[in-house]
Amino acid sequence: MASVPFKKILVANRGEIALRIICACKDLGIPTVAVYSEADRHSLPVRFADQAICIGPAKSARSYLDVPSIISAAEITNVDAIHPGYGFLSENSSFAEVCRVSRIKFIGPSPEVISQMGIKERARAIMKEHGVPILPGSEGVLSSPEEAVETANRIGYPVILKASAGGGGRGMRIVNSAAELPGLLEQAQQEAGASFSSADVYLEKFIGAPRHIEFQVLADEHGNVEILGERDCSIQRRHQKLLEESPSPALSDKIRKRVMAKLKEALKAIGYSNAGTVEFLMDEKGDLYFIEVNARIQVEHPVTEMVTGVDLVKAQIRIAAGEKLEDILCGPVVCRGHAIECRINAENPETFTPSPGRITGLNLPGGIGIRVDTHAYQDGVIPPYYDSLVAKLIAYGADREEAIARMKRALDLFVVEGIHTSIPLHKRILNEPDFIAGTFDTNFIKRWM
Ligand code: MV4
Repeated sequence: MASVPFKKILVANRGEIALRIICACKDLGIPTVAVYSEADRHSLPVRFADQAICIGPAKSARSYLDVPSIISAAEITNVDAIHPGYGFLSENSSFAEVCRVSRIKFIGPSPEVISQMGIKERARAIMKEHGVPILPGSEGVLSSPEEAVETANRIGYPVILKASAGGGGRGMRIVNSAAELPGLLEQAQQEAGASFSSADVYLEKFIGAPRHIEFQVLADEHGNVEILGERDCSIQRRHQKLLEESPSPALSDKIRKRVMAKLKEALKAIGYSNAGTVEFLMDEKGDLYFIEVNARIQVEHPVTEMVTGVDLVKAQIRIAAGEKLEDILCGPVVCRGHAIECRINAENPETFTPSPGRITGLNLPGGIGIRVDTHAYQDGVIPPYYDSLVAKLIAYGADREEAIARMKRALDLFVVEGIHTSIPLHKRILNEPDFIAGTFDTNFIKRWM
């Protein structure tokens, strides 16, 4: 395959990930088109892309989520592919379908796979069918309160109700007894119907203090699948991840190997292609249970890039161009050393309320083992309309201890003036005994605040 797989790529996103995609395209020698809202006119993706087109006002619904505007921009600029990044249209199967019909390559899985993985209880059934461990729960969606009570009595309380079209924590209800189940089911179905495309709800055994472990996947369009190790994303608050690392300090080699082997077969059977993440919960015993598939590149992908040396965004582009995984990876995937990512958000570190505004002073850390993915610059503005991510600070070390030491050093040298950021919060997390020992779960922040 030629070294330039596409003639031009449109980046259908903003912020640090838009810049990250532009960088991958530059490394591949592919010209780029940035699309931007009126709020992002002076942003770095606009500056560093080869072309830039304004697609609408600040509000996402009228810009980064506006399919006709983005397709028009793609047609006007004559691109042959679109990279959706994360969030926005990245897991919208209709958008992927519109791209297909418009003969523009969507850099991601097929619309069919995106759609199937978006139905959580379907994904769960498919994984079970291929021997990937899942939690005890309902077989498919719940059709009545009686069926819900019957299932919950069988598996034992507490249980959790989840919206089939949900994900990321929305539309969930924890149920502690049969008495409260019918009422909470009604609530969950109501909320699911109002928030998502479907009111369908399913039920699972509830794990009270899990760790969040996710596997990074790359799959080509010829049926080959590789798993690039896992990330531990347990340090989060209200479903917003704060810090991620790879490898997980809690995952045993035995379970890692077993789950990776089953997962690989399941993803081949699904016909998965491009990059993806498969989320699991780890229980107190250290066992993993599948929860959902994220059919996109994720915010925290750099920690996997640091331990594997694989450029995941570049791999996504080459996969979309039809290249084979063996030509992209050149040899077996080896995970080496340890990487940690701190998400630097524009927010008050005590209250977590957003803190948009102008960056009046900025010093970005560097040096051995440090990577900063950011669209921030001196005098740049963090607008209030989008997520509050300002930068991702990634530290790599030969082992976890070295990665932590380098992260602390980099946080000390990281200066952002004019807005509040989560830098002080990260400094505190890195000094917590449970973090240092690696003995935390998803309740770490809640317990501590
Ligand atoms: C769970 C769970 C406990 N038991 N499922 C939240 C996000 C979504 N991806 C799945 N989530 C959860 N599912 C069962 N059966 C607890 C959570 C959960 C969670 C999971 C990962 C990271 C942070 C979390 C915070 C609260 C709840």
